[in-house]
Amino acid sequence: MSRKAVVAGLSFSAALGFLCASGQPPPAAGTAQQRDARMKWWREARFGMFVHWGLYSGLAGTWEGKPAGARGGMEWIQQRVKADTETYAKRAIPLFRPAPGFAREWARLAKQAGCRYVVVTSKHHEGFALHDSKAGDYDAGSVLRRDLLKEIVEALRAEGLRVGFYHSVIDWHHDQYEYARSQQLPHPMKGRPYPEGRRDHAKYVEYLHAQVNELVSHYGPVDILWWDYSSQDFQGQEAWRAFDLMAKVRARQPRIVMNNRLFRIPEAGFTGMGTAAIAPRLDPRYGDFITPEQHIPETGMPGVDWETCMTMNTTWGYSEHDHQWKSEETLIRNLIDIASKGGNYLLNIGPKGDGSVPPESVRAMQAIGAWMKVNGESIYATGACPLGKLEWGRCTGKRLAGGGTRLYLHVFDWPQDGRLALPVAAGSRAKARLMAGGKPLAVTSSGGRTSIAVGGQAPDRIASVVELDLDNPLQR
Ligand code: H79
Repeated sequence: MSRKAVVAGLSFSAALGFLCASGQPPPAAGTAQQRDARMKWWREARFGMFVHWGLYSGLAGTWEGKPAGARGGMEWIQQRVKADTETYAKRAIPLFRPAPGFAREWARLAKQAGCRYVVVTSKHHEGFALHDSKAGDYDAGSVLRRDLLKEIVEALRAEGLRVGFYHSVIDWHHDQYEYARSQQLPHPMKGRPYPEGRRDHAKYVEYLHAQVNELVSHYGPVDILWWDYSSQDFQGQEAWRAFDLMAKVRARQPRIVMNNRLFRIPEAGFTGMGTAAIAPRLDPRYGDFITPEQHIPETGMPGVDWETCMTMNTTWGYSEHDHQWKSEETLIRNLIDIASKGGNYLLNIGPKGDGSVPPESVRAMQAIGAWMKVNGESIYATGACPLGKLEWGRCTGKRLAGGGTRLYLHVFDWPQDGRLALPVAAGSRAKARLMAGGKPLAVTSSGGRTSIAVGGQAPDRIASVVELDLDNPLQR
């Protein structure tokens, strides 16, 4: 099915109209054409860089001289050690020392890697905002007299990258955030009474809206808002006035795309708690795309826009104790695997407290960039593989102007006999060539199968790409 047909199908079911649990109508997501228009660049981009950076980065996974853990999310360190926000801020702020020009390093790295967009944490669960906020005093402007977000946005734009903000609606700092309203959402003080006696969550929500309004008003065009996150027992309109929030963001930034994490209901693609509890369905009024975390859906999500976000080791925020780095082979093959299933890859870096990027991440990004420089055309603006499972690797596809199909065959395991087998009839006019260098390859086709003479030596030990042009429209 073509993506257009799928999108049209979605908007048809949306047009039937229903009220959500709170009795409030969800906000309009625009027409299918408007969604296609705003999603176009995102669907073609395929590869983005995630950046987790905040006060936790300076702590580096260490609390009172001891590791808070050898693996896992150290952006959660405040929760790990159950610190109240005053104690946490007192320890962490002196260690968060952004060097001048740090953002240019990030932007160059992303560009060099072949990323088309960067999503940066404007605020994580700890509550510290990287911009200069007038809505509160726990932000870079108030504490460091710097607008770190402005520095970041300017550096990214200078490299021609699209810009996204990750914004946590969970907040472990704000004194009106009613953490007792949810059994499922984390909070360092969970189970303890509010120090102030009582809280008024509506005041927190006002603060949340005010900060988001700053984010979409003072930094030029914002391409993505990446919300994080909701639980089944606390979500949507009730928890965050989510519909109003989305509508306000869209009013300021009509072309922005947003994920679905202000919600945790089946209409928004959630089947339960846990980061894997997602279903391949999404009413566009709850968001533009679904975000599997730390995993790649087995068969993709046909008909839904999705993006897998992943760490390079096991933590999002920097930890000096986490050395479990994924290999370059894994990272590059993940990118290919995701593209072959029609998704985007949002690959994380966790800079240190001074903004510098761990050398392991720099090397990995450079390796991906070297591969993308040769093979990027097989990733950008391609669609899911129209063939079934392939024993030697993956494939992506693209429609050709004359009605034919171009397949990009990503060979992970080079055939020992020098013949690449395909479970499809290629037709007599099929043409194949190696992507690196363009060497033409002989194609023979018979009985619904095709064989390409690729030779004995893999051009790339991680993934070699063979282009195959067919004159029929094979693409899914
Ligand atoms: O920002 C990153 C995570 O901090 C955030 N989403 C990504 C993009 C996230 N918050 N909550 N969750 C994800 C779901 C809970 C994940 C957990 Fe864990 C896994 C909680 C405990 C194990 C990883 C390790 C996060 C904290 C420790």
